[in-house]
Formats: sequence, structure tokens, C-alpha cells
Amino acid sequence: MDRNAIKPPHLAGNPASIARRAIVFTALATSAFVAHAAALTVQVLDASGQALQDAVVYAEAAAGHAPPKLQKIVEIEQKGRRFIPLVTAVQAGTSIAFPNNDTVRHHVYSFSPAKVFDLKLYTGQPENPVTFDKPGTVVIGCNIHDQMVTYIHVVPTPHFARTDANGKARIEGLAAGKYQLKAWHFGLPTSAPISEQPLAMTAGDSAASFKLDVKAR
Ligand SMILES: [Cu+2]
Repeated sequence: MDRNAIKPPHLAGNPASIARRAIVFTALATSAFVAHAAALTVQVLDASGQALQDAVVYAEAAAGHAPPKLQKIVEIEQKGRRFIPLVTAVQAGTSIAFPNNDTVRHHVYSFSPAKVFDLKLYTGQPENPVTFDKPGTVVIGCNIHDQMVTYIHVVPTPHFARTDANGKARIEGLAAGKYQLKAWHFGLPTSAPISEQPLAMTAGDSAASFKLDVKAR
């Protein structure tokens, strides 16, 4: 008698063919995920209805699964006694390098609860990048040059973007499903609740908008 005949159907077959079926299934699941990833365009306006640049928009998946981590190191430089760029969004866990490309020394620091740190007077590349592992806003200054400021908004998701001069941001690669879409701008009071709205992504591209209580600059 064939020994496979007495096994339940899903156990029949040799281990190699079972493994092959698993690989085919995984490949199908992966391609289905890619096919359903769409882009979201977000328009952000200020209190007077004007396009708001340098707002950060981000989508948090409703299902509480751990999002994949982005591994790249981000850079905020000091040049012409300014931080460039003015606003940076990163996923929690990201490391940021702060190269000083001026000939004068800068002393980079933050007292923000989301990240307190201090890079004492230096030029060139500091020894180590700084890791931002807690979501929130980090306001960074220079101890020597009071006018220098830069803002980092740390978000708990890989799905984020910053608005351009037209107040528009585009988040790519959103799988179909439910999200909470949020928007932040450094012009909002630090005590203001975050602006948010539910977002349901389907297979196609989508659009959303925010009006933030920020005065025209
Ligand atoms: Cu400085």
C-alpha cells in the first residue's frame, strides 16, 4: 500500500515538493502586496488657506504590527551659520549626522523631551551620529549662534513625507488598509493636539488634505 494514501492530503508528498509550494505561495503573497501599494497625495494649507511648506504628514497603520525600519543615516548640515534643511522627518530609530561645513565652530544641542543631546564645539563631522528613537518633535539650536534652528519630527512609521512650496506631500508605497493620517508643522504650538484623520487606502492612488492653525509667515 502507498504510505501517502493514509496521510491527510496536506501532508502527502515529499518535503521538497512541500517546500516548493511554500515558495510559490510566498512569491504570490509578495506580488499581491506590491500590486496594492499606492500613493497618497496630501495638500496642507495654513489658517488663511495658503499652501503650507515644511509640514510633515505621516500615515500610521491601524493594525498594530511593527513597521519595517528604514536603515539609512540622514544628514542635517550646518552651512552659512544655518541648519539645512529647516525641517526633517524621520522614522523612530533613525540616526542623524550633523556635519559642520562652516569654518566657525558650532555647538549643537536640544532640550526637547523627545531627545536631549549635546554636541560640543566642533567643525567637520562629529564622532557619532545621534539616534532618535522616541516619536515627537526635537527642536535643535546652536549654543553660539542663537538664530540657528532646525526641527526634527520623529514618527513611529516608515510612511511619511514633507510638504513642498505648494504645500503638497506624496507618500509612496501604502498597502491597502486602514491608517491614521497625521500632520504636523513647527508653527503649531507645542501643546496643540496633533491634527489627524482616518485614511482608508485601496488599490488606487488617493488624496487627502489638512488645514493647520498656522499663521502665514
Ligand atoms: Cu553655531
